[in-house]
Amino acid sequence: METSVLQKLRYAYRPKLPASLSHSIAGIGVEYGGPTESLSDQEALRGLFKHTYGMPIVTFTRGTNGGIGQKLNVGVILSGGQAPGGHNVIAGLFDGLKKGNPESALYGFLGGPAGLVGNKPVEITAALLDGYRNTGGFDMIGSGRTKIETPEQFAASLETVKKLGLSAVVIIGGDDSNTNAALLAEYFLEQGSPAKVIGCPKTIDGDLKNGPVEISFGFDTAVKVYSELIGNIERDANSAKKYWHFIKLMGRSASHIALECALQTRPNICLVSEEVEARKLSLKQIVDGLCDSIAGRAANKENFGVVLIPEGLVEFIPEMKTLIGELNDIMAANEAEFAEMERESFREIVAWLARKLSGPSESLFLSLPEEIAKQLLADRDPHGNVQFSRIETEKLLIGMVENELKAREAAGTYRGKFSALGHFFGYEGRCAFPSNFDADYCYSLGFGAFVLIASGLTGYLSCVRTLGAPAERWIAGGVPLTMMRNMEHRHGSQKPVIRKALVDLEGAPFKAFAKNRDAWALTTSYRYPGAIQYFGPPEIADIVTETLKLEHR
Ligand code: FBP
Repeated sequence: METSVLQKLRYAYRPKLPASLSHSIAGIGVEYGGPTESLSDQEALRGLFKHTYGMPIVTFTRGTNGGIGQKLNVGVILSGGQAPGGHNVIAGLFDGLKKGNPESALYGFLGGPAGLVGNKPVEITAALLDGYRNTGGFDMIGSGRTKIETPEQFAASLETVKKLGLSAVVIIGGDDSNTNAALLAEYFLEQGSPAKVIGCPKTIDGDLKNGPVEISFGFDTAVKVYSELIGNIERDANSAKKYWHFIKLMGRSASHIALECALQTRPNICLVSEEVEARKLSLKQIVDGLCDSIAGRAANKENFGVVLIPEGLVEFIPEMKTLIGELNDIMAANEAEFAEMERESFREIVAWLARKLSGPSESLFLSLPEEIAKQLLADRDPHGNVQFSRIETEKLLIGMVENELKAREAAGTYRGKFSALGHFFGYEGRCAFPSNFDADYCYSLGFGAFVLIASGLTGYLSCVRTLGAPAERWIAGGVPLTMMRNMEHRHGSQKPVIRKALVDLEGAPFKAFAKNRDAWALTTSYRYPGAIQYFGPPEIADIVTETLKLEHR
C-alpha cells in the first residue's frame, strides 16, 4: 500500500512523555497511595473482587524498580470501537518492554477479545509497528466487541496465556472492555495464575473518566475532526442561508462529544441528553424548543441554522427510556421467541410486542415512524447496549419539527421557510490521524502499562493526569479498576460494571455552554475551528479540548 506524505511524516513523530517516564528506564519508581473503595455497592463488590478490591492508586516517580529489567511476554488487545491513538498505546508498551529488556516480546491478539479466547496472536515486531506509529485506525491487529463472560471463555483466555507464557495482558478499551479487564484480573488470581491484566482508557465518547482519569484517549482527535466538519457546515449554512442542518454526533450515551463540539463551533442549538433526562423533557417538548428557535430566527429572516444532536438522545427522553428498557428486558427474556419473530412481518412483531409492553410504551412505540421503530429493535451489541449509531434521531426530529411548524403556520404563529438536511458524524472521526495530544497521551498510557506490569501490579487502569499541562508535567501511574465500579441493571440482571461518566450539569463545560446558548439560538455566532494541525507552534499543534481546559484548569 502506498503511504501518503503525512503518513511518512507522522511515522517519524516522537511522542512526548511525562518526565517520570522519560528519564532512564532503571530510574522509574512507584509510589503507593492509601486503600480505595468502589463508587458504590462496596459490600457486593468487595465480595465479587476478593483479590483486587481496595488496591491503592499508584504514581510513577523517580526511584528504583527491581522489576523493570525482567524479560516479559505480554499480550495486547484492542477492544470495542476504534479511537485515534490505539496504535500509539501499543507503540508505548512495545518501546517500554524493549527498553526494559530487549528480549521481552509483545503479542497482539487479532480481532479483539475473541483473539485472546481463540488464541490468535501475532508477534508485534519493530518492523510491523513502524508502519503504524502515530497513525489512526486499529488495523494493525483489528478490534472486536466480544464480551468475555462465560466460564468457558475465561478458561480459554487463561489457556491462551499459559500457552504463550504471558506475564500480562493489556486491554485497550472503553467501560465495557475494562469491566472485562477487571473480571479477568480477578479470575487469573483466583486460578493461581501470576498473569497480570492492565487496562487503558479508550473511547471517543469521553465517558470513561473519573477523578484521576481525566479523559479517555481518542476523544480529543474525534471532537476536533467533527468540529472542523461542523464549522464547515456552519459556514456553508451562513453562505447559502437556506438550510437547517441537523447533525447527529457519536457518543453512545454521554453527550460529551456534542457538548465539546458546541463549545468549539457555537451552533444555534445543541441538545444535551443528560439535561433532557434531568428536566424530564418529552419528545414533544424537545421539538417545541427546536421550533421556537427556528421561528425566532425566521422572524429575523434567517431561515438557516445548525442543530447538534447527541447520538444517545432517545435513551434519555423519559418515555423513550422506559420503552427501550422494556424492549431490552422483553428481548433478553424471550431471546429464542424474538429470534423466531424476526422472520415474521413487522406488523406481527409489533402485535407480539404490544402484548408485552406497558400501556404508555405501547402507544409510544406505535406512534413512532416505522423506520425508527425497526431501528429500536435492531440487535443489541454483545454488552447488551442498543446500537444508537443506527437510530436516525436526526431524521425523527426533522420529521417532527416539520409537522409542528406546519401546525404553527396553520395557526398563524410561524412564518418562514424550513428546509432541513440530516447528517451523522461518527465513523469519520474514529480513525483519524491522532492529534499530537492523543499521540503523546496514548504513547504515555502504553509506556505506563509496561511499568505497571513490570512493577507486578494487576487489575489497574494505566492513567496519566494533569493533561491540561505540557506533556513533561503530566503525572503517570495507575488506578485500580475496582475503584471505578458499581452494580447496574444490565441485560435483565444486576452486574458489576464500570460506571459511565455522563455530562455533569453542574460541571464547567455545561455551564459555559448554558451561559451562551440562548444568544446562539437566535443570533448567528458560528466559530470555525478548522482542521487539526500536526505541525507548528504548540499553541495550535498541542491545543487541548475546551472540556479538558474547563474541567482541569
Ligand atoms: P467504544 O465505547 O467501544 O469506544 O465505542 C464507542 C462508539 O464509537 C460509539 O460512539 C458508537 O455508538 C459505537 O461505538 C458504534 O459502534 P460500532 O462500531 O459497533 O458500530
